[in-house]
Amino acid sequence: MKIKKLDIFTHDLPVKSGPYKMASGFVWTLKSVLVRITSDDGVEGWGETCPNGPTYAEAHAGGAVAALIEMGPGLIGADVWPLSLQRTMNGLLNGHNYAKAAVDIAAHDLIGKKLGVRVAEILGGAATERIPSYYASGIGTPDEIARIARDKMGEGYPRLQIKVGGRPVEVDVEVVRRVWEVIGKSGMRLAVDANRGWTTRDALRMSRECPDIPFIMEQPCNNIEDLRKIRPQIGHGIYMDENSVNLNTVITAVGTNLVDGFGMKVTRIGGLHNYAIFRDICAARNLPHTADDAWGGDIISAACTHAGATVNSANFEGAWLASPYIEGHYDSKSGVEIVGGHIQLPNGPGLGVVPDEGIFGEPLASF
Ligand code: 0XW
Ligand code: MG
Repeated sequence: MKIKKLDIFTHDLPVKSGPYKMASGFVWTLKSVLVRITSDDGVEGWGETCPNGPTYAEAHAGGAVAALIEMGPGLIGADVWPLSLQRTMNGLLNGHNYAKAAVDIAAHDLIGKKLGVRVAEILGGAATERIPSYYASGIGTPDEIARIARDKMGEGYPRLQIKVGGRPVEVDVEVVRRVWEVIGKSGMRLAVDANRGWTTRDALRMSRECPDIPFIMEQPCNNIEDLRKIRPQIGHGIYMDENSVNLNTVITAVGTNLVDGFGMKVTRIGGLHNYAIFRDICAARNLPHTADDAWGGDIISAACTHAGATVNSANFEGAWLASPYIEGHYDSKSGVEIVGGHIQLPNGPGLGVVPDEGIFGEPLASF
């Protein structure tokens, strides 16, 4: 099966009650980049990549569009099967995993629609039909975040991620303490995510001031060297998120015992094919991880849900979706939703979602 046509679209996703606040910056509207591929036998598949603004990761929406346009002509006539497709894309452009991911997701959707199977089956088979999610707060005051913690615990979320960083670490310590007062006895798990925003000194201070609170520390500092420096002195589990930019970095982090787990984005690692490899590397070392993305609508939500469904439940930290922060759906009939802190695996073939006709307007580029 070959790619006959590739269309590239962009679509703005305003943040509901925005902005969304992280140590790396505030975002009001996210630009999502969508691709539609059509095979030589007329089947369509959809993919998406939506970097969380230009400062969260080494990715931005304009970069995704440019990378897709660069690869566009060479993708026409390419084999749609995921490994072949990765080979083709790597022969056309070095790096830019987050852009290649949109094409990879579209290929999985197309193959599923052609064969009448769900993407979770293509990725090896679903371990569950009801995928746990987690809620991620933005940066806020101790009162605000404690209130969010109470609400999300009440809604049934099994895990909470709170954002810290970009301000005096004393405030972050107070937020963590207040949140733990609320959720500590409930069994809800806690991740404290600084999104690269702490110095190594801040991370050590947080760990030393809260030895009694069993949170995991997600991407506390800016780079891998910082993580290596704090690793022997920190009493808390450390997860890597933004720094795990490709499978090579993941293998090094796992093989050198640098981290206890990962916050993993399907697009950052290069799409669903690479996510499945990442999942299996983590399983071999019994390392927990998430199935997230930086942001995005129903296409990304469905991709994360299918990927998350295939993770061994003992190692799974949940699939994060942007849907609670977005108005409406691309697919008005089968949009992906979080209910009671969990997500029902979409049932239709492929990703199980199909954007409403014309919702993204005219393509920005077509090949
Ligand atoms: C909470 N997320 C999954 C969504 C935002 O893009 C940030 C991200 C994270 O964990 O860093
Ligand atoms: Mg994170």
